[in-house]
Amino acid sequence: MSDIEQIEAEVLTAINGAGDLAALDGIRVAELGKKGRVSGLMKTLGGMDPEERKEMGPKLNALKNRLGDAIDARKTTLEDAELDARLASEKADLTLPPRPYRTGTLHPVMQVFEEIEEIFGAMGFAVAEGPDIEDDFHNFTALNFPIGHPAREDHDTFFMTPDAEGERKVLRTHTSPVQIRTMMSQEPPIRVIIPGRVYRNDWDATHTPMFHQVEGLVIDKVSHMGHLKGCLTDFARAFFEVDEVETRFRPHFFPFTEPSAEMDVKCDRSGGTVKVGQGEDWLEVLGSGMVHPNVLRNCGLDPNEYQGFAFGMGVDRLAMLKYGMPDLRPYFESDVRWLSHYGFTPWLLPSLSGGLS
Ligand code: 2U9
Repeated sequence: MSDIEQIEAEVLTAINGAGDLAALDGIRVAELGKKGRVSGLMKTLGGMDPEERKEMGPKLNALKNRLGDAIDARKTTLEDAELDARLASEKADLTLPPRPYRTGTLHPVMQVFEEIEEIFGAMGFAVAEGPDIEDDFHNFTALNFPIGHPAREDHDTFFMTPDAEGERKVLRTHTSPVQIRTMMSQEPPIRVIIPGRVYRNDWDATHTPMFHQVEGLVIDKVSHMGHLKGCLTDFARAFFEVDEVETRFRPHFFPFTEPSAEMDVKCDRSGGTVKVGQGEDWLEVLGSGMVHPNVLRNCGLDPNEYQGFAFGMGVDRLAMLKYGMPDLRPYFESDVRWLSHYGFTPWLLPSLSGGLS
């Protein structure tokens, strides 16, 4: 057997017997490294006569390549075996609870939804829900938007492609259709709040095409503007977690309420932040009003017998105000750094007795 054949046989045996990647690398260094046996043979080429070098040069190169290929093949085999062993030994039981127990956070919008539900829940309001895709009747007509009202043809409304009957559904522009559905399906007295997503075609630092509202509705035979003011002032005090808050009601216009009013709370804006319950400034918080007689009639209720009040608030904006977030766009970016800074622990449910936030 020639030197080349003998070295090849020995090295191949060693390669195939290497039990792990470290042993294989040792063989590579010892045989193919600078001081290795194959390199030693290569060095002898310089002392050979031209004829012999012409014959031995290609043979030694071929030997080097074959041994290199054998090392690569063994490396792949050993790596695969190592991975198989790790996969077999490292098991993750996905049914176990996560450790540590506080990994995710509750989005500030969800926190504010829960706070609002807690406050109105304690006043005896139930939560109602309805579809995001609405028809023209529930989103506009029943709410006393006249035909031709700008909101109906508004660029801000997302209209669906008309169906086979030519009906054009909309992504609800407010949660008010749920109050219509509630009045048409339940006997008064009614006391509900409706938390939900709403859609308008708008996009800047304070507007997003999908945002969140909570609206409320009280229908009975006696509730009047005084109840509206008391109920919403109590809400403001509880929501902003202050002992006293001064409110004012400015006349406004909505097609679905008459009279209508926007509610402001007294606040202090000095120092770059908004502090509710102090100072001499005013901050707009929500809209409200007595339900319009036409709306009651559209839902089959006699306005001479029934009356009540309604209100609506933008949850994203309330969350910005309460928790000092300057821009609305990160709400929807799912950046875990933002979420861990502004998010809330999901285990501590807001409660009026234990604290909202
Ligand atoms: C029915 C009758 C009355 C709901 C109301 C408002 C006033 C209001 C806005 C606040 C900020 C929407 O998110 S926002 O842009 N809403 O000001 N909403 S009264 O009134 C209703 C609703 C349904 C049947």
